[in-house]
Amino acid sequence: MEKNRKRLLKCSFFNRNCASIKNFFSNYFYYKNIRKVINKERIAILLIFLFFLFLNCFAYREDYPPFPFKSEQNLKFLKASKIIEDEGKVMVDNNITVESLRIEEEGFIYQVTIAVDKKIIFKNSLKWVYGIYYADLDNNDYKDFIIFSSYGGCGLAAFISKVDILFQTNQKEFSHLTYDTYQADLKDFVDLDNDGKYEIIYTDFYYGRKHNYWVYSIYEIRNDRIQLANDKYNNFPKFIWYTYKPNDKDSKKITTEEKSDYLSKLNLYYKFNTNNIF
Ligand SMILES: [Ca+2]
Ligand SMILES: [Ca+2]
Repeated sequence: MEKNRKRLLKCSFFNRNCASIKNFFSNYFYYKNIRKVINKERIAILLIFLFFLFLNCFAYREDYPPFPFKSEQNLKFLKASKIIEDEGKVMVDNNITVESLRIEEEGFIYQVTIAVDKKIIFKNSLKWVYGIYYADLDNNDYKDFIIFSSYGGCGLAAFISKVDILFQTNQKEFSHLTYDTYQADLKDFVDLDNDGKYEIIYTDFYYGRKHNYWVYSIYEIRNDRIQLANDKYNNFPKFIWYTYKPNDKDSKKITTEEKSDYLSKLNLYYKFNTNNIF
């Protein structure tokens, strides 16, 4: 009896341990498989994320320039240095001061004020200012302010910029012009006809019926105002087909009808707000 009981106990002990070992391996492989699935999902999500990130990378405007690649060295772009790289206060001319304060946002200027005789004539409306320049745009011997700001956002919206130009119309007198565009920088100002006045390259993105395009138009500066002048410059407006690979060709894909429709609304889409400060 005693012998049988011991044998049963021994078997029971063995079975329990066998079952535990079996459960252990079963669980191990079960969780391992789950981890495999989770890892696969993670990898899939990561790949999808990278795919869209990759696509966005190709949306950069420099991959779809208004002029053929490597031809820009022959053009006369506006040359100017940033007045303030980060934060500080400088006097750019007699009693014309620029002050910038960076608060919280790393790498961006938070608040910019421009004052004439201590009277503030400009405050930025967007908090991410990424460039303040002072240069004579219209060749009237008075320097003008150019301020670039970003709206932030995702996808293509992340590239939308706000441009503020303060035209100095007389000594210490300015008028203010503002407009939205994409990835604004100094390369938007180029003297195409060599008259000493800089033309403005206006960048837009057009969602067409079949394809999408980066669109470039030329505006001329006339007496502290700007005027659409595509007719005066060859090949403008330019519609550069957004093909997910670098492209500098004026597209033939867009129909004449689509182009006309876009151009008829151009001045409606883009309201250049000009108002005299004084
Ligand atoms: Ca000027
Ligand atoms: Ca010019």
